[in-house]
Amino acid sequence: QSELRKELLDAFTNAGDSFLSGQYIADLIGCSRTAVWKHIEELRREGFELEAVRRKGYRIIRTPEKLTADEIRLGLKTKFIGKNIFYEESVESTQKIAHQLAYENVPEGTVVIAEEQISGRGRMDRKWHSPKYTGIWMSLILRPQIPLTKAPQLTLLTAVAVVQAIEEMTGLIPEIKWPNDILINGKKVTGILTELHAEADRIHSTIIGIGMNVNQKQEDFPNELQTIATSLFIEKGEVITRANLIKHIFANIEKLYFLYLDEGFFPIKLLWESYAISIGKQIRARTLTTTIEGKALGITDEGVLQLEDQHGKIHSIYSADIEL
Ligand code: BT5
Repeated sequence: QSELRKELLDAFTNAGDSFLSGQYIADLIGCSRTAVWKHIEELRREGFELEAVRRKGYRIIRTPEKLTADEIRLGLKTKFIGKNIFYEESVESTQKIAHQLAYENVPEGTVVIAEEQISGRGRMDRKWHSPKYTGIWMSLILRPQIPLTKAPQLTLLTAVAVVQAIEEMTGLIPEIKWPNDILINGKKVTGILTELHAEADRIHSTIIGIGMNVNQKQEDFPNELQTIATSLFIEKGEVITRANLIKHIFANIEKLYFLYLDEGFFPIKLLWESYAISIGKQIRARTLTTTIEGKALGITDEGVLQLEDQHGKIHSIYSADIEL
């Protein structure tokens, strides 16, 4: 059943503004004209707006407001990212579900997306505020054949993909704060959380969590986030269609991921540096055990931050919170 729906939606996508005749659809998915009509009615019930014109057929004029896996699939041009979507109304955390799926060996590129997370999380078990219908809360499973030490590169790659997607959709130009914050006007609009399953020193799966504030209004944020968080709506003043944004993110991650597999981290690093705010500046890095102040020199080919303290000693920072 869902295969048929997918075929139908793909056909509408490929048709663009043109109409698809009932007979054409019937032949395509191998069913009767009556069954076609039933499928169309079902799409209507789910919020698709379809135009039907005698002797011409059908075309989709609007997709539903709620984020659905179908809406994301409609027009998605990637080869593998987002081809397999688990969409949930409400979950504890999409990371948790993705971890489970990764164990079950789902195909690479599988994504878990939820409208709401009850206990969304950041790094070190910090909370991630994920209210219903207003943001993008999703986890992507990738299986690159790279050693464990290179895993942080995927966080940086994802950050570049997200920044570019925001730029393409809104014209806003976000900045990246090492390693995983995306900021607009100094406030956090997106956080990325990369976790992994590994055997020996090889990666089995990486689970890349992306949390993006899209349509929240200022008053939607809890007190503790008021001064540090923002959304695309707040910055742009327009409601952004989440499904389109997700498609841009998928397409960009896939493009950069292929580039990464072909040419390594270097081209990604250059892109990342062009969006990074902390490089060349005096910063404070709080790691689990200490705080180091110094000048951020850049990142290594591994994605490790290099910090030069006042004595000229260079520290390699693998994981930390950065204060500017
Ligand atoms: C992150 O952690 O920035 C990673 C966030 C990853 C969230 C995604 S959503 C989909 C997937 N499923 C999950 O359960 N998680 C991932 P970190 O750098 O540790 O930042 C956490 C801090 O950001 C918190 O302590 C708050 O100060 C702040 N914060 C929490 N919610 C926020 C929000 N919606 N917008 C901006 N900042 C927020």
